[in-house]
Amino acid sequence: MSYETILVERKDSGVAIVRLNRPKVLNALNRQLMGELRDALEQLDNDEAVKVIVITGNERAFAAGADIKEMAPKGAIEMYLEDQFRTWDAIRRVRKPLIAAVSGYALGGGAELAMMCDIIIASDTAQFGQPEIKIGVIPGAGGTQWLPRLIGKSRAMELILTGRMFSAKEAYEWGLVSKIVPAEIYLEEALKMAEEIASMPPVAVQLAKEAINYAYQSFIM
Ligand code: DAK
Repeated sequence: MSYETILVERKDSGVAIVRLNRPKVLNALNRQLMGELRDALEQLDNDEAVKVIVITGNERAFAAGADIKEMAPKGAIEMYLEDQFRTWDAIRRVRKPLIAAVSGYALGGGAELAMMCDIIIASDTAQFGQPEIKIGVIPGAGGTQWLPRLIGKSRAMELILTGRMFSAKEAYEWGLVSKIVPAEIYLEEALKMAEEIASMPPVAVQLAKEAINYAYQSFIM
Protein backbone atom coordinates (compact mmCIF):
# COMPACT_ATOMS: atom_id res chain seq x y z
CA MET A 1 0.00 0.00 0.00
CA SER A 2 1.55 3.26 -1.05
CA TYR A 3 -0.30 6.53 -0.66
CA GLU A 4 0.47 10.24 -0.90
CA THR A 5 -1.74 11.67 1.82
CA ILE A 6 -1.68 8.96 4.48
CA LEU A 7 0.95 6.65 5.94
CA VAL A 8 0.10 3.07 6.83
CA GLU A 9 2.09 0.92 9.22
CA ARG A 10 1.38 -2.64 10.31
CA LYS A 11 2.75 -3.92 13.62
CA ASP A 12 3.42 -7.54 14.59
CA SER A 13 0.94 -7.13 17.42
CA GLY A 14 -1.96 -7.06 14.95
CA VAL A 15 -2.33 -3.31 15.21
CA ALA A 16 -2.24 -1.11 12.12
CA ILE A 17 -1.67 2.64 12.25
CA VAL A 18 -3.09 4.96 9.63
CA ARG A 19 -1.63 8.44 9.87
CA LEU A 20 -3.30 11.35 8.09
CA ASN A 21 -0.40 13.11 6.42
CA ARG A 22 -1.10 16.59 5.04
CA PRO A 23 0.60 18.47 7.86
CA LYS A 24 0.92 21.81 6.00
CA VAL A 25 -2.86 22.16 5.89
CA LEU A 26 -3.56 20.59 9.28
CA ASN A 27 -4.56 17.32 7.60
CA ALA A 28 -7.49 18.90 5.79
CA LEU A 29 -9.55 16.09 4.33
CA ASN A 30 -9.48 16.52 0.57
CA ARG A 31 -10.95 13.99 -1.83
CA GLN A 32 -7.63 12.28 -2.41
CA LEU A 33 -7.05 11.76 1.30
CA MET A 34 -10.56 10.45 1.86
CA GLY A 35 -10.21 8.07 -1.09
CA GLU A 36 -6.86 6.79 0.15
CA LEU A 37 -8.18 6.43 3.69
CA ARG A 38 -11.15 4.44 2.47
CA ASP A 39 -8.94 2.19 0.36
CA ALA A 40 -6.47 1.59 3.20
CA LEU A 41 -9.19 0.84 5.72
CA GLU A 42 -10.89 -1.60 3.37
CA GLN A 43 -7.61 -3.41 2.78
CA LEU A 44 -6.75 -3.53 6.48
CA ASP A 45 -10.26 -4.73 7.29
CA ASN A 46 -9.75 -7.62 4.87
CA ASP A 47 -6.30 -8.50 6.22
CA GLU A 48 -6.53 -11.35 8.73
CA ALA A 49 -3.30 -10.33 10.43
CA VAL A 50 -4.76 -6.96 11.37
CA LYS A 51 -7.01 -6.91 14.43
CA VAL A 52 -7.31 -3.24 15.39
CA ILE A 53 -6.74 -0.02 13.43
CA VAL A 54 -5.56 3.25 14.96
CA ILE A 55 -6.24 6.42 13.00
CA THR A 56 -4.17 9.43 13.94
CA GLY A 57 -2.78 12.72 12.67
CA ASN A 58 0.08 14.62 14.24
CA GLU A 59 0.49 16.55 17.47
CA ARG A 60 -0.90 19.81 16.01
CA ALA A 61 -3.88 18.36 14.19
CA PHE A 62 -5.88 15.21 13.87
CA ALA A 63 -7.72 16.94 11.00
CA ALA A 64 -9.01 20.51 10.67
CA GLY A 65 -11.98 19.41 8.59
CA ALA A 66 -12.85 19.04 4.96
CA ASP A 67 -10.49 20.89 2.63
CA ILE A 68 -12.17 24.27 2.42
CA LYS A 69 -10.06 25.40 -0.53
CA GLU A 70 -11.09 22.35 -2.52
CA MET A 71 -14.74 22.73 -1.54
CA ALA A 72 -15.09 26.49 -2.03
CA PRO A 73 -15.50 26.68 -5.84
CA LYS A 74 -17.94 23.77 -5.98
CA GLY A 75 -21.66 24.19 -6.33
CA ALA A 76 -24.32 22.09 -4.64
CA ILE A 77 -24.98 19.96 -7.73
CA GLU A 78 -21.32 19.11 -8.23
CA MET A 79 -21.04 18.18 -4.55
CA TYR A 80 -24.17 16.06 -4.78
CA LEU A 81 -22.94 14.22 -7.87
CA GLU A 82 -19.56 13.52 -6.28
CA ASP A 83 -21.46 11.54 -3.62
CA GLN A 84 -18.84 11.76 -0.90
CA PHE A 85 -21.26 9.98 1.39
CA ARG A 86 -20.21 6.73 -0.26
CA THR A 87 -16.64 7.18 0.98
CA TRP A 88 -17.69 8.07 4.53
CA ASP A 89 -20.17 5.23 4.55
CA ALA A 90 -17.45 2.74 3.60
CA ILE A 91 -15.40 3.89 6.60
CA ARG A 92 -18.40 3.44 8.85
CA ARG A 93 -18.72 -0.16 7.64
CA VAL A 94 -15.22 -1.25 8.75
CA ARG A 95 -15.75 -4.29 11.02
CA LYS A 96 -12.51 -4.13 12.97
CA PRO A 97 -12.24 -1.74 15.91
CA LEU A 98 -11.11 1.75 14.97
CA ILE A 99 -9.36 3.86 17.59
CA ALA A 100 -8.91 7.58 16.93
CA ALA A 101 -5.77 8.98 18.58
CA VAL A 102 -6.51 12.70 18.56
CA SER A 103 -4.13 15.55 19.30
CA GLY A 104 -4.65 19.20 18.39
CA TYR A 105 -7.49 20.16 16.08
CA ALA A 106 -10.32 17.76 15.30
CA LEU A 107 -12.74 20.08 13.53
CA GLY A 108 -15.64 19.66 11.14
CA GLY A 109 -15.08 16.50 9.11
CA GLY A 110 -12.08 15.80 11.38
CA ALA A 111 -14.34 15.61 14.43
CA GLU A 112 -16.79 13.51 12.44
CA LEU A 113 -14.03 11.11 11.42
CA ALA A 114 -12.99 10.75 15.08
CA MET A 115 -16.61 10.14 16.10
CA MET A 116 -16.95 7.51 13.41
CA CYS A 117 -14.22 5.58 15.20
CA ASP A 118 -15.18 3.24 18.04
CA ILE A 119 -12.95 4.75 20.72
CA ILE A 120 -11.35 8.17 20.95
CA ILE A 121 -8.15 8.73 22.94
CA ALA A 122 -7.38 12.44 23.22
CA SER A 123 -4.22 14.29 24.08
CA ASP A 124 -4.68 17.10 26.59
CA THR A 125 -4.20 19.57 23.72
CA ALA A 126 -7.05 18.19 21.63
CA GLN A 127 -9.68 20.68 20.48
CA PHE A 128 -12.88 19.45 18.95
CA GLY A 129 -15.55 21.40 17.14
CA GLN A 130 -18.10 21.61 14.36
CA PRO A 131 -17.33 25.10 12.99
CA GLU A 132 -19.20 24.58 9.69
CA ILE A 133 -21.91 27.08 10.67
CA LYS A 134 -19.31 29.85 10.43
CA ILE A 135 -18.90 29.19 6.71
CA GLY A 136 -22.61 28.79 6.08
CA VAL A 137 -22.91 25.01 5.96
CA ILE A 138 -23.86 22.28 8.42
CA PRO A 139 -21.80 19.26 9.48
CA GLY A 140 -21.92 17.05 6.39
CA ALA A 141 -20.62 13.70 7.57
CA GLY A 142 -22.89 12.83 10.44
CA GLY A 143 -21.98 15.41 13.10
CA THR A 144 -25.62 16.44 13.51
CA GLN A 145 -26.42 12.79 14.27
CA TRP A 146 -23.38 11.73 16.26
CA LEU A 147 -23.00 14.68 18.61
CA PRO A 148 -26.52 14.68 20.11
CA ARG A 149 -26.32 10.93 20.68
CA LEU A 150 -22.89 11.08 22.21
CA ILE A 151 -23.11 14.24 24.35
CA GLY A 152 -26.80 15.14 24.51
CA LYS A 153 -29.06 17.35 22.41
CA SER A 154 -28.67 20.65 24.24
CA ARG A 155 -24.86 20.61 24.18
CA ALA A 156 -24.78 19.39 20.58
CA MET A 157 -27.20 22.11 19.54
CA GLU A 158 -25.12 24.79 21.27
CA LEU A 159 -21.86 23.56 19.75
CA ILE A 160 -23.18 23.13 16.22
CA LEU A 161 -25.13 26.41 16.18
CA THR A 162 -22.27 28.47 17.57
CA GLY A 163 -19.40 26.52 16.04
CA ARG A 164 -17.35 26.94 19.20
CA MET A 165 -14.45 24.63 19.84
CA PHE A 166 -14.42 22.47 22.94
CA SER A 167 -11.53 21.07 24.90
CA ALA A 168 -10.37 17.52 25.53
CA LYS A 169 -11.48 17.97 29.14
CA GLU A 170 -15.03 18.88 28.09
CA ALA A 171 -15.07 16.03 25.59
CA TYR A 172 -14.01 13.64 28.34
CA GLU A 173 -16.55 14.92 30.86
CA TRP A 174 -19.33 14.55 28.28
CA GLY A 175 -18.31 11.00 27.34
CA LEU A 176 -17.12 11.75 23.83
CA VAL A 177 -13.60 10.52 24.50
CA SER A 178 -12.64 7.61 26.70
CA LYS A 179 -9.30 8.91 27.95
CA ILE A 180 -7.19 12.08 28.04
CA VAL A 181 -3.43 11.69 28.20
CA PRO A 182 -0.45 14.06 27.94
CA ALA A 183 0.31 15.06 24.36
CA GLU A 184 3.74 13.37 24.46
CA ILE A 185 2.20 9.94 24.91
CA TYR A 186 -1.20 10.06 23.23
CA LEU A 187 -0.24 7.74 20.39
CA GLU A 188 1.63 5.38 22.68
CA GLU A 189 -1.45 5.12 24.93
CA ALA A 190 -3.72 4.51 21.96
CA LEU A 191 -1.39 1.78 20.74
CA LYS A 192 -1.34 0.19 24.19
CA MET A 193 -5.12 0.03 24.18
CA ALA A 194 -5.14 -1.23 20.60
CA GLU A 195 -2.68 -4.00 21.49
CA GLU A 196 -4.79 -5.07 24.44
CA ILE A 197 -7.88 -5.31 22.22
CA ALA A 198 -5.85 -7.03 19.48
CA SER A 199 -4.96 -9.78 21.98
CA MET A 200 -8.65 -10.62 22.54
CA PRO A 201 -10.52 -13.26 20.53
CA PRO A 202 -11.05 -11.41 17.24
CA VAL A 203 -14.49 -12.69 16.29
CA ALA A 204 -15.89 -11.79 19.71
CA VAL A 205 -14.31 -8.34 19.38
CA GLN A 206 -15.95 -7.74 16.01
CA LEU A 207 -19.30 -9.06 17.22
CA ALA A 208 -19.16 -6.84 20.29
CA LYS A 209 -18.40 -3.82 18.10
CA GLU A 210 -21.33 -4.73 15.86
CA ALA A 211 -23.66 -5.20 18.82
CA ILE A 212 -22.72 -1.89 20.41
CA ASN A 213 -23.11 -0.09 17.10
CA TYR A 214 -26.60 -1.55 16.86
CA ALA A 215 -27.51 1.13 19.36
CA TYR A 216 -26.91 3.58 16.51
CA GLN A 217 -28.76 1.58 13.90
CA SER A 218 -31.19 4.31 12.98
CA PHE A 219 -28.20 6.44 12.03
CA ILE A 220 -28.67 7.54 8.47
CA MET A 221 -26.04 9.43 6.59
N1 DAK B 1 -9.12 23.21 4.69
C1 DAK B 1 -8.05 23.63 3.97
N2 DAK B 1 -6.96 24.20 4.52
C2 DAK B 1 -6.96 24.34 5.87
C3 DAK B 1 -8.03 23.93 6.70
C4 DAK B 1 -9.17 23.34 6.04
N3 DAK B 1 -10.22 22.88 6.70
N4 DAK B 1 -7.72 24.22 7.98
C5 DAK B 1 -6.49 24.77 7.96
N5 DAK B 1 -6.02 24.86 6.70
C6 DAK B 1 -4.75 25.39 6.25
C7 DAK B 1 -4.72 26.91 6.32
O1 DAK B 1 -5.32 27.48 5.19
C8 DAK B 1 -3.22 27.17 6.38
O2 DAK B 1 -2.69 26.99 5.10
P1 DAK B 1 -1.76 28.20 4.43
O3 DAK B 1 -2.63 29.42 4.44
O4 DAK B 1 -0.58 28.29 5.35
O5 DAK B 1 -1.45 27.70 3.05
C9 DAK B 1 -2.71 26.00 7.22
O6 DAK B 1 -3.72 24.99 7.13
C10 DAK B 1 -2.51 26.36 8.69
O7 DAK B 1 -3.71 26.91 9.17
P2 DAK B 1 -3.77 28.32 9.95
O8 DAK B 1 -2.68 29.22 9.53
O9 DAK B 1 -5.16 28.81 9.84
O10 DAK B 1 -3.45 27.81 11.43
P3 DAK B 1 -3.97 28.45 12.80
O11 DAK B 1 -3.25 27.72 13.87
O12 DAK B 1 -3.87 29.95 12.77
O13 DAK B 1 -5.54 28.09 12.87
C11 DAK B 1 -7.44 26.61 12.71
C12 DAK B 1 -5.91 26.76 12.97
C13 DAK B 1 -7.77 25.13 12.69
C14 DAK B 1 -8.22 27.28 13.86
C15 DAK B 1 -7.81 27.30 11.37
O14 DAK B 1 -6.91 26.83 10.36
C16 DAK B 1 -9.21 27.03 10.93
O15 DAK B 1 -10.19 27.62 11.43
N6 DAK B 1 -9.37 26.12 9.93
C17 DAK B 1 -10.65 25.81 9.34
C18 DAK B 1 -11.43 24.88 10.23
C19 DAK B 1 -12.82 24.59 9.67
O16 DAK B 1 -13.62 25.49 9.37
N7 DAK B 1 -13.09 23.30 9.51
C20 DAK B 1 -14.41 22.83 9.01
C21 DAK B 1 -14.36 22.71 7.49
S1 DAK B 1 -15.93 22.29 6.80
C22 DAK B 1 -19.36 16.12 3.60
C23 DAK B 1 -18.53 15.58 4.55
C24 DAK B 1 -17.81 16.41 5.38
C25 DAK B 1 -17.90 17.77 5.29
C26 DAK B 1 -18.73 18.33 4.33
C27 DAK B 1 -19.47 17.51 3.48
N8 DAK B 1 -20.15 15.28 2.77
C28 DAK B 1 -20.08 13.85 2.92
C29 DAK B 1 -21.02 15.82 1.77
C30 DAK B 1 -17.12 18.58 6.19
C31 DAK B 1 -17.06 19.93 6.19
C32 DAK B 1 -16.03 20.61 6.98
O17 DAK B 1 -15.25 20.00 7.68
